[in-house]
Amino acid sequence: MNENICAISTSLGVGAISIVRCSGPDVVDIVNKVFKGKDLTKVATHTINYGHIFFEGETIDEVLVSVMRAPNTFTREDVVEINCHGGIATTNRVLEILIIEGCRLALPGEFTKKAFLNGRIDLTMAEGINDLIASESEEARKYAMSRVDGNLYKLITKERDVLVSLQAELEVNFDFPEEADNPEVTNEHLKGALEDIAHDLKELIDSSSNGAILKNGLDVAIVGKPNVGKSSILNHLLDQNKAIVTNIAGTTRDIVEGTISLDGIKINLIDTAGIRQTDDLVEKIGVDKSKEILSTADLAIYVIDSSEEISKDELNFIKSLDNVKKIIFLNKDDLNSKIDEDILKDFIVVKGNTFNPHGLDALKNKIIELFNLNGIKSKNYNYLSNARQVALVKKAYEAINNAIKSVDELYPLEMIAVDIKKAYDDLGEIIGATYKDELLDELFSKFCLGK
Ligand SMILES: Nc1nc2c(ncn2[C@@H]2O[C@H](COP(=O)(O)OP(=O)(O)OP(=O)(O)O)[C@@H](O)[C@H]2O)c(=O)[nH]1
Ligand SMILES: [Mg+2]
Repeated sequence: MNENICAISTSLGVGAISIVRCSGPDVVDIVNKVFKGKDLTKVATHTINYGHIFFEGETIDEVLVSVMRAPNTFTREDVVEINCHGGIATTNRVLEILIIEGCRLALPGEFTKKAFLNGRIDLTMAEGINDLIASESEEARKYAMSRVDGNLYKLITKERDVLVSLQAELEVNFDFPEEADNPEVTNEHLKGALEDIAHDLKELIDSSSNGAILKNGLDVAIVGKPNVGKSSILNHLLDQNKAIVTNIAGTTRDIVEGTISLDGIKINLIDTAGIRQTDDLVEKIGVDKSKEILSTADLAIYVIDSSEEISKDELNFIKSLDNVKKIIFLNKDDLNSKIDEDILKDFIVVKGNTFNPHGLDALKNKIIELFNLNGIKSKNYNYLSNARQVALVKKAYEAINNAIKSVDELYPLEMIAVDIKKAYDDLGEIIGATYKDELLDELFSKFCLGK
């Protein structure tokens, strides 16, 4: 923990500025040894200092050096950031010199790990920081920032506070049951409090898929028979001629992907090969891929050419897609329709064509409605953000339910207290109140170098 670490914090490539960051008890001294300018050991904390990095008689770069003294820093240790010129050679050379002078190259996420171990942030904030860096949409950014701000931490802590006071009430009663002053823990009171917590935890578990939508967006597969207009739809939604469009059935062989934003949420559109029986080897592989994507997508837009009749086989195929949410898009409504819409009455249907935006706009609105994208954004972004958190809340939920069962069956208070303690510990693991070293290694190894 007391080592001096350094890393390049900006992405390595051609750019105006790169930042080499160091943290540890001696980093000001280390950088000062190779800095020509003011004496960094004497400058005020949180100042930016102009000068040069100088090594073995050679000027390496003209730099600005930020000196931030503990404890008001990201890692709670002394932190020095060297703003050097960008590009690979200069940045690497500055880093190399710091290593020669006594810093160790940081591991991925090690600065954030120090911030956690030194109590500046909890694990949900640390994970939020990583998600913030990886955010690709406005909503993903807001969602990550909410966790960096500590909203999920506060929510988990609130539940733990309730558990700890319940625990205290129980302990007083089973340690000194005879003391008349002790408020008696009634079964109704206990059960009510436990049920409130169970309700909150269940809500967290149930809403966790909303977090995944904000973070990763939705995978939307555009599927259907050949020549119905799938690639045209992709191109119109992307506002870009990305996929080849021809009137030859079987034009798209491989998947074509693109991203749009719907109300700030990332939508990954995946155009696929038209599904049909074929002897063409390449097309057959494409069709298999289409089916594979259907099995993992969040939503299928099943496109039908409305100027043609729907066969029984096709209808059966659509019905067989019951593992995926789907919207049927009746395309080519500029032509005479041959569709008996009655046979589609069990499905969500949107009509349109690729020459006029009305249908595609309606399609976008349907996606927003189907996934409640507006609702997801309104709930203070308090969603669990990864499998680790969900698994722990599920464990806590199970323990609380066991406690409720024990209350119902009039088990001794000691037994109920064990489950309450367990739920308290499970929730504690989410924020890192307790942790195993392997968990930290695993978690922070996913971070970028320099963060
Ligand atoms: N009239 C009309 N024609 C359309 C419409 N949308 C697409 N087309 C035409 O339908 C033909 C097929 O379009 P694509 O977008 O290539 O169809 P696809 O479903 O991707 O076809 P495959 O890649 O072969 O599976 C092209 O000639 C398009 O110009 C539409 O809304 N109305
Ligand atoms: Mg196509």
